[in-house]
Amino acid sequence: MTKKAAVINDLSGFGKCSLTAAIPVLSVLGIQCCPLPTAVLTGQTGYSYYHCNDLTEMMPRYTDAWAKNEVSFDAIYSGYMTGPKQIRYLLDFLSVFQKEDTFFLADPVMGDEGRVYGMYSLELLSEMRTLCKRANLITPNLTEACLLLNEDLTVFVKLETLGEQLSYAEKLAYALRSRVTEGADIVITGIHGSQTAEPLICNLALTETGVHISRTPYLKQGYSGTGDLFASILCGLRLNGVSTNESVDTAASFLYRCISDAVSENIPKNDGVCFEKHLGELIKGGLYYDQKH
Ligand code: PXL
Repeated sequence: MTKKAAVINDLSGFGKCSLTAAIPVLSVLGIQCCPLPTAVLTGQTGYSYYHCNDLTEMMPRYTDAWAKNEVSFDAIYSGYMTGPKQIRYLLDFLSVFQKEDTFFLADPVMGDEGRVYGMYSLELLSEMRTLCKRANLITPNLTEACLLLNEDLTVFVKLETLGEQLSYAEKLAYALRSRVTEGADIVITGIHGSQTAEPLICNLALTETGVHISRTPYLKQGYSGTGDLFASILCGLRLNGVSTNESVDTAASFLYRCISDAVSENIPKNDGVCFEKHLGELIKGGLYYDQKH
């Protein structure tokens, strides 16, 4: 039977992020994506002009209707939340739909490259920590990892080499695993030294087998939605029985191809990467679709 994932994230008309990343990725991996939109935006918040229609008060109605219809989910995957109240509603949602064998991926979206997003507040951070305690996998970038651990955001951006940032990320991953989660898998995304001679971008996974690092060429461009594509691939592949480490490698190499195209096509960073024509590469001849793992 087709597996189902409830995806709690926003719907942005432009930016190829959040639900517009999650729906195609999960679908190509053979998983039904059931969207619970946290907000509808004309475009992601990096654009100079956007309007946002907040759907906070719709959230308990989703929980209510889906519970009454007795639906269930193989996975729950959360991303961009407009404020702390949304996370409290999400915790209510989890108390109904998160069962023993439900895979819960929390992407603690709060900022990037040492800066916080506009919706960030200390109250949101505190609720995000509560959410991470319920997760099987969390996918913070370095900024979000630091926020979750109360680390100074100005420290990692000054670490010049990739090696220094990787050692720092490893330390953060162990701290996240024991202090912020209840032993969840941790994947710290988008690690690159600030002045590195080695143009590589890494993702560091900490699982029960230890530390695993993916390394792909760094094209020195950050694009909207790459973290969401990454987490969506992890969610889909993990549901299809692929290990966290292998999922990280697949996601990293997929993103490298999408980012390369965006760079050669001179796509503005707010518009996101060219992922559409690469989607088919995620299913490698039906291997994941057939859920053979
Ligand atoms: O990709 C993270 C994200 C998701 N949703 C919205 C955003 C952002 C990042 O800026 O603005 C609306």
